[in-house]
Amino acid sequence: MNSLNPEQDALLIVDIQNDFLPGGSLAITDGDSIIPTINSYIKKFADAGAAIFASRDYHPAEHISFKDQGGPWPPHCVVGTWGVQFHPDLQLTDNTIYIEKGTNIGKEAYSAMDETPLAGKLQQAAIKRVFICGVATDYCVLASGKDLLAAAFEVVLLMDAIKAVDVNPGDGDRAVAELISSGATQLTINNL
Ligand code: VGL
Ligand code: ZN
Repeated sequence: MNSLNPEQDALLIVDIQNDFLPGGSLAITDGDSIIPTINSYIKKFADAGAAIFASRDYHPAEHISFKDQGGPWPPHCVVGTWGVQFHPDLQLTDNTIYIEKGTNIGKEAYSAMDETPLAGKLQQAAIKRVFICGVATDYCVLASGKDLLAAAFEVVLLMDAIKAVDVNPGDGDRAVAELISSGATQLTINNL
């Protein structure tokens, strides 16, 4: 059931950027520990000839989500900075399709589907099932998964390749539970 069908399966790698990982301004504890597993997923999808998408949080300076603008977060993933760049250990392949989100200075946007071309590109490629990994489980992974399910895509959560911010303890676990109850399924690398 979980064998890859390159005609209809895609990998979505969410926000593996310096600012969300140790050393960054909004670092997730041990966030970088999932990168080797993400690289294994990338290799499996690339070897199968399946599509690979990589989203990045891509904020203008003084974005509304930043504390100085009244938002909840320290400045992060500002265009043109080190923090917005993908982590150097992430082994993206040449045909990766990049999706930038959070580009609107006045609007918080956690979902990779929010004011981005992702849905259109998935439809164009006749993708039916999206396998999601990355950060943060309780923000962008959750919001993207919900939007994908709402748009009638199947969603597979790659449980060994996601990490939560956990501002409140348990946020990550609750996000996973919410996605599962909304119809997402779970998978780990040994089962693919
Ligand atoms: C995210 C916090 C702030 C995310 C983005 O991509 O999960 N989290 N901006
Ligand atoms: Zn952000």
